[in-house]
Amino acid sequence: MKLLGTPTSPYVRKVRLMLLEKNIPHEYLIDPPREPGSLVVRVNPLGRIPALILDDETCVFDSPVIAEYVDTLNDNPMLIPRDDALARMRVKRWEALADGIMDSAIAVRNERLRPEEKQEPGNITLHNKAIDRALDFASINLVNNTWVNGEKISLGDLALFSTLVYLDLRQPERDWRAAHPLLLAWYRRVAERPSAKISLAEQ
Ligand SMILES: N[C@@H](CCC(=O)N[C@@H](CS)C(=O)NCC(=O)O)C(=O)O
Repeated sequence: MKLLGTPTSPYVRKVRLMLLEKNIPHEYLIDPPREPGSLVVRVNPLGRIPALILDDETCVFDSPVIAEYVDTLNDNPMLIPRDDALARMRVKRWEALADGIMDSAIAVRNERLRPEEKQEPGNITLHNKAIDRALDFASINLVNNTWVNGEKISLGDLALFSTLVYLDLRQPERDWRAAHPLLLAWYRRVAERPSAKISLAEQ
Protein backbone atom coordinates (compact mmCIF):
# COMPACT_ATOMS: atom_id res chain seq x y z
CA MET A 1 0.00 0.00 0.00
CA LYS A 2 1.00 3.61 -0.54
CA LEU A 3 0.53 6.51 1.85
CA LEU A 4 0.35 9.89 0.14
CA GLY A 5 1.14 12.86 2.33
CA THR A 6 3.52 15.56 3.45
CA PRO A 7 5.77 15.52 6.51
CA THR A 8 4.14 18.62 8.02
CA SER A 9 0.53 17.42 7.87
CA PRO A 10 -0.60 16.31 11.35
CA TYR A 11 -3.31 14.04 9.92
CA VAL A 12 -0.69 12.31 7.80
CA ARG A 13 1.66 11.95 10.78
CA LYS A 14 -1.10 10.24 12.77
CA VAL A 15 -1.55 7.60 10.07
CA ARG A 16 2.17 7.22 9.40
CA LEU A 17 2.75 6.61 13.13
CA MET A 18 0.07 3.93 13.13
CA LEU A 19 1.64 2.12 10.18
CA LEU A 20 5.06 2.30 11.84
CA GLU A 21 3.77 1.19 15.26
CA LYS A 22 2.02 -1.78 13.68
CA ASN A 23 4.95 -2.57 11.43
CA ILE A 24 2.78 -2.57 8.32
CA PRO A 25 4.81 -2.46 5.11
CA HIS A 26 3.96 0.60 3.04
CA GLU A 27 5.47 3.14 0.71
CA TYR A 28 5.36 6.70 2.03
CA LEU A 29 5.15 9.11 -0.91
CA ILE A 30 5.56 12.83 -0.34
CA ASP A 31 2.87 14.37 -2.51
CA PRO A 32 1.67 17.91 -1.73
CA PRO A 33 -1.87 17.98 -3.17
CA ARG A 34 -1.56 21.46 -4.68
CA GLU A 35 1.61 20.73 -6.65
CA PRO A 36 1.05 20.30 -10.40
CA GLY A 37 0.93 16.60 -11.24
CA SER A 38 -0.06 15.55 -7.72
CA LEU A 39 -1.50 12.05 -7.57
CA VAL A 40 -3.69 13.06 -4.63
CA VAL A 41 -6.35 14.84 -6.69
CA ARG A 42 -6.59 11.84 -9.00
CA VAL A 43 -7.17 9.30 -6.23
CA ASN A 44 -9.02 11.32 -3.57
CA PRO A 45 -11.89 13.42 -4.93
CA LEU A 46 -11.47 15.75 -1.93
CA GLY A 47 -7.86 16.41 -2.93
CA ARG A 48 -6.69 15.95 0.65
CA ILE A 49 -3.98 14.08 2.44
CA PRO A 50 -3.56 11.56 3.93
CA ALA A 51 -4.72 9.26 1.15
CA LEU A 52 -3.98 5.55 1.46
CA ILE A 53 -3.89 3.58 -1.78
CA LEU A 54 -4.41 -0.14 -1.29
CA ASP A 55 -2.86 -2.81 -3.51
CA ASP A 56 -6.15 -3.17 -5.45
CA GLU A 57 -6.02 0.65 -6.04
CA THR A 58 -8.82 1.44 -3.59
CA CYS A 59 -8.16 4.86 -2.12
CA VAL A 60 -8.96 5.21 1.58
CA PHE A 61 -9.67 8.67 3.04
CA ASP A 62 -9.92 10.54 5.37
CA SER A 63 -7.64 10.00 8.35
CA PRO A 64 -10.16 8.51 10.85
CA VAL A 65 -11.31 6.06 8.17
CA ILE A 66 -7.70 5.17 7.33
CA ALA A 67 -6.99 4.73 11.04
CA GLU A 68 -9.94 2.35 11.47
CA TYR A 69 -8.90 0.33 8.45
CA VAL A 70 -5.20 0.16 9.30
CA ASP A 71 -5.94 -0.96 12.83
CA THR A 72 -7.80 -4.03 11.59
CA LEU A 73 -4.75 -5.24 9.64
CA ASN A 74 -3.04 -6.69 12.71
CA ASP A 75 -3.29 -6.59 16.50
CA ASN A 76 0.35 -5.81 17.28
CA PRO A 77 -0.56 -3.53 18.91
CA MET A 78 -4.31 -3.03 18.70
CA LEU A 79 -4.61 0.76 18.68
CA ILE A 80 -8.42 1.06 18.73
CA PRO A 81 -10.22 -1.17 21.24
CA ARG A 82 -12.75 -3.40 19.46
CA ASP A 83 -14.90 -5.15 22.04
CA ASP A 84 -15.10 -2.68 24.90
CA ALA A 85 -17.52 0.00 23.67
CA LEU A 86 -16.59 2.51 26.34
CA ALA A 87 -12.83 2.13 25.80
CA ARG A 88 -13.37 2.38 22.05
CA MET A 89 -15.38 5.56 22.43
CA ARG A 90 -12.69 7.06 24.67
CA VAL A 91 -9.93 6.38 22.16
CA LYS A 92 -12.03 7.76 19.29
CA ARG A 93 -12.80 10.80 21.43
CA TRP A 94 -9.07 11.40 21.98
CA GLU A 95 -8.64 11.19 18.23
CA ALA A 96 -11.52 13.66 17.71
CA LEU A 97 -9.98 16.02 20.26
CA ALA A 98 -6.59 15.87 18.56
CA ASP A 99 -8.09 16.23 15.07
CA GLY A 100 -10.17 19.18 16.27
CA ILE A 101 -7.03 20.92 17.52
CA MET A 102 -5.43 20.26 14.13
CA ASP A 103 -8.47 21.76 12.38
CA SER A 104 -8.31 24.88 14.54
CA ALA A 105 -4.53 25.27 14.21
CA ILE A 106 -4.86 25.03 10.43
CA ALA A 107 -7.69 27.58 10.44
CA VAL A 108 -5.46 29.99 12.41
CA ARG A 109 -2.60 29.43 10.01
CA ASN A 110 -4.80 30.00 6.96
CA GLU A 111 -6.12 33.21 8.48
CA ARG A 112 -2.59 34.42 9.21
CA LEU A 113 -1.53 33.67 5.64
CA ARG A 114 -4.07 36.20 4.34
CA PRO A 115 -2.99 39.82 3.77
CA GLU A 116 -3.03 41.52 7.16
CA GLU A 117 -5.92 43.85 6.30
CA LYS A 118 -8.07 40.87 5.32
CA GLN A 119 -7.38 38.78 8.42
CA GLU A 120 -10.22 38.33 10.90
CA PRO A 121 -8.76 38.58 14.40
CA GLY A 122 -12.06 37.27 15.82
CA ASN A 123 -11.66 34.04 13.87
CA ILE A 124 -8.08 33.60 15.09
CA THR A 125 -9.17 34.17 18.70
CA LEU A 126 -12.09 31.76 18.37
CA HIS A 127 -9.85 28.94 17.17
CA ASN A 128 -7.03 29.69 19.59
CA LYS A 129 -9.48 29.57 22.48
CA ALA A 130 -10.73 26.19 21.27
CA ILE A 131 -7.12 24.97 21.24
CA ASP A 132 -6.57 26.33 24.78
CA ARG A 133 -9.66 24.52 26.06
CA ALA A 134 -8.80 21.30 24.25
CA LEU A 135 -5.28 21.27 25.72
CA ASP A 136 -6.73 21.86 29.20
CA PHE A 137 -9.13 18.98 28.59
CA ALA A 138 -6.27 16.74 27.45
CA SER A 139 -4.21 17.55 30.56
CA ILE A 140 -7.11 16.97 32.93
CA ASN A 141 -8.09 13.69 31.30
CA LEU A 142 -4.55 12.40 31.07
CA VAL A 143 -4.33 12.46 34.90
CA ASN A 144 -1.27 10.36 35.74
CA ASN A 145 -1.88 7.75 33.09
CA THR A 146 1.05 6.36 31.14
CA TRP A 147 -0.94 6.63 27.92
CA VAL A 148 -4.02 8.71 27.19
CA ASN A 149 -6.31 5.71 27.53
CA GLY A 150 -4.58 4.12 30.49
CA GLU A 151 -1.98 1.34 30.38
CA LYS A 152 -1.91 0.64 26.66
CA ILE A 153 -0.78 2.92 23.86
CA SER A 154 -3.62 3.74 21.46
CA LEU A 155 -4.54 5.79 18.44
CA GLY A 156 -5.33 8.58 20.92
CA ASP A 157 -1.64 8.90 21.82
CA LEU A 158 -0.52 9.01 18.21
CA ALA A 159 -3.17 11.58 17.27
CA LEU A 160 -2.42 13.87 20.20
CA PHE A 161 1.32 13.60 19.64
CA SER A 162 0.86 14.55 15.98
CA THR A 163 -1.18 17.55 17.04
CA LEU A 164 1.45 18.82 19.47
CA VAL A 165 4.19 18.43 16.88
CA TYR A 166 2.07 20.54 14.55
CA LEU A 167 1.47 23.19 17.22
CA ASP A 168 5.23 23.41 17.80
CA LEU A 169 5.69 23.93 14.07
CA ARG A 170 2.95 26.51 13.45
CA GLN A 171 2.51 28.15 16.84
CA PRO A 172 5.99 28.03 18.41
CA GLU A 173 4.98 30.96 20.60
CA ARG A 174 2.41 28.75 22.36
CA ASP A 175 4.16 27.51 25.49
CA TRP A 176 2.03 24.41 26.11
CA ARG A 177 4.95 22.71 27.89
CA ALA A 178 5.00 25.26 30.71
CA ALA A 179 1.21 25.31 30.99
CA HIS A 180 0.81 21.51 30.98
CA PRO A 181 3.60 19.60 32.74
CA LEU A 182 1.63 16.31 32.70
CA LEU A 183 1.22 16.61 28.96
CA LEU A 184 4.94 17.24 28.62
CA ALA A 185 5.88 14.10 30.57
CA TRP A 186 3.51 12.07 28.40
CA TYR A 187 4.81 13.75 25.19
CA ARG A 188 8.37 12.75 26.06
CA ARG A 189 7.25 9.15 26.54
CA VAL A 190 5.69 9.06 23.06
CA ALA A 191 8.69 10.85 21.52
CA GLU A 192 10.95 8.02 22.76
CA ARG A 193 9.17 5.44 20.62
CA PRO A 194 10.96 4.32 17.45
CA SER A 195 7.90 5.27 15.37
CA ALA A 196 7.99 8.84 16.68
CA LYS A 197 11.73 9.12 16.12
CA ILE A 198 11.33 8.04 12.49
CA SER A 199 8.43 10.42 11.96
CA LEU A 200 10.17 13.41 13.56
CA ALA A 201 13.28 12.79 11.48
CA GLU A 202 11.15 13.10 8.33
CA GLN A 203 10.20 16.73 9.04
N1 LIG B 1 -10.42 15.52 7.90
C1 LIG B 1 -9.30 15.27 7.02
C2 LIG B 1 -8.41 16.49 6.97
C3 LIG B 1 -7.26 16.33 5.98
C4 LIG B 1 -6.69 17.66 5.57
O1 LIG B 1 -7.35 18.70 5.65
N2 LIG B 1 -5.46 17.63 5.08
C5 LIG B 1 -4.85 18.85 4.57
C6 LIG B 1 -3.35 18.85 4.81
S1 LIG B 1 -2.98 19.04 6.52
C7 LIG B 1 -5.04 18.89 3.07
O2 LIG B 1 -4.87 17.90 2.41
N3 LIG B 1 -5.41 20.07 2.54
C8 LIG B 1 -5.62 20.24 1.13
C9 LIG B 1 -4.59 21.10 0.49
O3 LIG B 1 -3.58 21.40 1.14
O4 LIG B 1 -4.78 21.41 -0.66
C10 LIG B 1 -8.54 14.05 7.55
O5 LIG B 1 -8.64 13.77 8.76
O6 LIG B 1 -7.89 13.34 6.75
